[in-house]
Amino acid sequence: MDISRLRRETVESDAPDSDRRDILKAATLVGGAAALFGAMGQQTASAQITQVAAPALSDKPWWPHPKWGKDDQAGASNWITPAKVLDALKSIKDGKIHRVGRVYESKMPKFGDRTFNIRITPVTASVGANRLVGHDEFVATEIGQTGTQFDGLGHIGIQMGKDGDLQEVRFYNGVTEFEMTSPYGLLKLGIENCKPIFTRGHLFDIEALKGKMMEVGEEIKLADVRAAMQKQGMKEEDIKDGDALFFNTGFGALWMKNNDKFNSGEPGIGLEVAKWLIDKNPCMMGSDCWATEVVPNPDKNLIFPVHSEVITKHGIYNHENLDFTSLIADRKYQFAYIFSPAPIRGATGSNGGPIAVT
Ligand code: UVW
Repeated sequence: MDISRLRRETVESDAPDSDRRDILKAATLVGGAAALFGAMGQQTASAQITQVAAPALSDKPWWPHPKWGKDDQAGASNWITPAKVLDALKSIKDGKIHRVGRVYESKMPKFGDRTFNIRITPVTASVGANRLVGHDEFVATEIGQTGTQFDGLGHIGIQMGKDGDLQEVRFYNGVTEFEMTSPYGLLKLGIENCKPIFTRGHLFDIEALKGKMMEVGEEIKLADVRAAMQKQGMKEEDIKDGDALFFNTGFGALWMKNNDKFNSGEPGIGLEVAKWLIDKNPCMMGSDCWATEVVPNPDKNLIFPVHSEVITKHGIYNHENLDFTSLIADRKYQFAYIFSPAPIRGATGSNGGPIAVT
């Protein structure tokens, strides 16, 4: 199906039923998902959007948050306490800093129609006796949703009620689209509410387990995670509340080498591992792919269901497009993970330069 047609039809509510079924089917392809997601930003009152965003593991309301309370906007970053930081410090043995974020550049892979453009002001006349000159940059981008991106709690929600009812488009802690919506930044759940992350990180190298790069649509199963832990000499009981859990699929090797394939879908976790991960109470998850979850989902009726379960329902953050090359080269699978999101009021996520310290 022509993607531009899909985008137009997805936001229209008067498409015949047979067309709607076609649209839903096509939307399970990643291109369709991209178009559908773009459409979500353009118009929330869409019957099709409601159907594809239906809850996956449970349809029970997930608010108020049982631990952090009804007014909380920081989600799982609340796990980051002074005690947690001191515990994470114990993971630092040799003091080596590993950059695990990508370089931001205009030609990097991007989801759907997202953009990244940088322009530099040219040097003009100097100022002062010291003849100072300088540059500024202007960057046009979805700042929290391009390149290495840290998905915040205002990024993904679920249409719970009647189509178009903004009181029933629900995000983390039950916050509604009606409460959040503003053209100048989210009024609630903006990334400025996330506490800086300084925690223990655990990396599961599924690529090494399988002996090759994982492919589009290939799901990381719980058995894979457990086998990777065993291979890497890690113990499941060593994962503590508030830790950060990372998955290496090998797919990140396509970054800037084969962007078309990188964008065409991805390997990642599905609902099985998501449920396990949620039970571990992490502050965040992450991967070398652009969603961390398998795309397309093996259940063709679901689009980004792990995003809904992890971010929306549990307030767990998702760091995407990471690069674990340096950690893997050193065989370092447990480390201190440090990332302070750029506190842009009302942003859906953050760019930035995360580090792992071993
Ligand atoms: C979506 O926005 C659905 O994906 P991502 O968080 O991976 O950018």
